[in-house]
Amino acid sequence: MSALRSYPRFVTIEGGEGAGKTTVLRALCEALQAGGDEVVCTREPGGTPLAEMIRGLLLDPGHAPASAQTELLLVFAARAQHVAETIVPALERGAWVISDRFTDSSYAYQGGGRGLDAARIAGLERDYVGIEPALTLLLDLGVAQGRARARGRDPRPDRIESERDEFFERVRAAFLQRAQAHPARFRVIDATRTADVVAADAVRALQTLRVPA
Ligand code: Z5A
Repeated sequence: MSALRSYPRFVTIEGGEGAGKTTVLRALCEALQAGGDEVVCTREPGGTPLAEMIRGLLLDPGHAPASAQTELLLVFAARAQHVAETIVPALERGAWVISDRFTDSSYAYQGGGRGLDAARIAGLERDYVGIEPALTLLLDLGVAQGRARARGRDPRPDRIESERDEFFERVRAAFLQRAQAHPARFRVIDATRTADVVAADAVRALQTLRVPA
């Protein structure tokens, strides 16, 4: 049995850069708000003032090179604050929390991408996070297509976006492995389709969640 507490109203969106996570986040939040529910729409790294400052350190191209270990500890420091200050209080008062990225991104980027041991990541998750989503939507898209979309939006790459394609291929493979290892929690969504079709699929997946009244 998982040592992590699963909250039925906690949903995460994962995928590589340019997969459309921000676009899907907006669609899910609007669908839930239209139903009159309280929804906290958030992102990682970030979601609190301190965690957003850590995000700045993590992504600033001026801080290259950062060791893989430093990167891992920074994302978990931001997450520990995000969970304590934003996510758990909202879930405990009955709100939905929809997060653009969460711990699966650490398994994909610091585990798959940087090659850090998954057991070490699992230890941090158990000791400093303690929770997991009921549903994770993985937006899956080829690396070249995702990078082209992200460049179209903002041509200046941050520190992680400056990595080579091979790094992002490993990230994609690690996400798909996570989905395979946790089939009850993950839905893999084909993100090569139009934004409207992808968003509609994501909203349908959300509607299949069994949430106590
Ligand atoms: N990171 C990490 O290493 N470890 C961790 O534990 C965590 C994070 C939590 C910041 O994440 C970085 O942090 C990230 C991983 C690392 N680095 N990288 N790479 P982020 O989520 O803020 O950054 P991102 O992955 O680069 O996200 P993004 O570029 O903002 O992509 P997105 O949110 O998935 O896509 P979008 O903004 O919704 O869409 C991008 C563009 O494509 C935009 O112009 C859209 O209009 C367009 N779009 C969206 N959907 C479609 C479809 N379906 N068709 C066509 N065009 C579309």
